[in-house]
Amino acid sequence: MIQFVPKTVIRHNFSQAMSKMYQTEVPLYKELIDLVADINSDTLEKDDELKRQLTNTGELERINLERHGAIRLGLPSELTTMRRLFAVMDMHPVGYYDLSSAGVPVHSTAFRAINSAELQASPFRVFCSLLRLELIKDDKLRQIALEILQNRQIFSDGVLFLIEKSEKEGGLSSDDADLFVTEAIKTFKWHKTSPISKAFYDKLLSQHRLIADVVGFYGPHINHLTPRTLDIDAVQDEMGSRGIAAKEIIEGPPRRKCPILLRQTSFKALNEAIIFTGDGREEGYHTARFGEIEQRGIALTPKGRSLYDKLLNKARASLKFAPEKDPNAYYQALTETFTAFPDEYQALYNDGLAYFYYQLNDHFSDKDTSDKSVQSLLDNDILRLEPIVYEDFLPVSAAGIFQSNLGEDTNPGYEGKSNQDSFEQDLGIKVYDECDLYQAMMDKSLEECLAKLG
Ligand code: OOG
Ligand code: NI
Repeated sequence: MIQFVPKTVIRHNFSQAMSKMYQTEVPLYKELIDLVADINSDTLEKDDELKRQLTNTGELERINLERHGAIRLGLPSELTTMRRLFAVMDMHPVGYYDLSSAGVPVHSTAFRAINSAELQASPFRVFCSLLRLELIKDDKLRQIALEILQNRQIFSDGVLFLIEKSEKEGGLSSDDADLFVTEAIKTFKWHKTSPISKAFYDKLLSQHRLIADVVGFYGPHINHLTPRTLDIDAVQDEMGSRGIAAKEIIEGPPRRKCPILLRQTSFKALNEAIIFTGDGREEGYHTARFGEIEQRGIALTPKGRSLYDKLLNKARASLKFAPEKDPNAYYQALTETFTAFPDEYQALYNDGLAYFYYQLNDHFSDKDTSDKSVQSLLDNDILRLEPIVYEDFLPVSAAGIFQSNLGEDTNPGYEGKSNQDSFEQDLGIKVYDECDLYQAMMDKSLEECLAKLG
């Protein structure tokens, strides 16, 4: 019988290969990684409580691994195959994000591992967007764009063969797994040449920079990778001191004692030389690739999430200017508004705002455990709570990341309806609901504790 390589191992190797490729392609990204690693070790040295928490949840070991990357696809058939490619590594589509209302003509999901053990072993995720061609108003342009996309093949024969083999046989042998990583990575590499003419590129650009980024290239180059930082404010400041052009504001919630959801920032996309080959050889430029960092906090329940959305909107609405115009005033408005969001883990738990793991304290066997109600086990210090980290994305933040890396040409928003059904049809399956997954993690942790208590 063939011995299959665990899918988690393939995912880990894939993320390492992707990181290596991107650091070579974008040397500034390597600088960012080094900066983040420095700040993470400083932060851990200063904060024992954080270190204890990360040890208990098993995250300490994976702290300096990249947490996500992002790609943009052009056709439904590309999305279907991409879903199958990620399934080889046990990465499944979680969540549906509609970015069209924020002026970005895509809808998206995130491919990631879906249970605690798998996330622990390799947390790598890919935010994957599909261009919504139907939002291009110009009929002729849309038709030509479609034909160009239909003429490209973003997957190598080798990877297509191995995807099928893994599906048929249930896994890949060690040699096949190595080959799979090599072949899969090819899809995400950068191309210095574009198959279209510069004039057509400019036409696409005038519709939306993102349309040019997808239709103008041979494949869905990885457009950023994102390590996890333990102190995003420190990295943002330090980028400034080191002369790295940072995005103006940190997206997401304000700095808090108990971090929630996700805060993100990035360095601005580079302007890179391209040779357009659609009409002879023409020199030009394209702006797409950047480096991002993220700081993650606890996952929120639907109740917590709706409070977050409400407060974020309130803070933004209270400003008479775009947040980017005066970051400090924006942070101050955020901080004030978010005083309405409890900032103690116990309160987040009591109010049902966030998801937690239940864990047994070390000394539990010395205690009276006859009353097995959760409340009494918590009160008696037999059970403790540890935050479940948010593993997903935020549409308002994602739109901010997109915009800041697509140049200044802001778009007021598309009227096209949000269309999860059509996205899922293109994907070939339904996306997982992230809240169901967090709830399952929480429930399972309790079951395991109760089983140990007998
Ligand atoms: C994806 C932007 C979204 C995030 O971290 O929110 C994203 C893109 O620019 O393609 O990666
Ligand atoms: Ni990102």
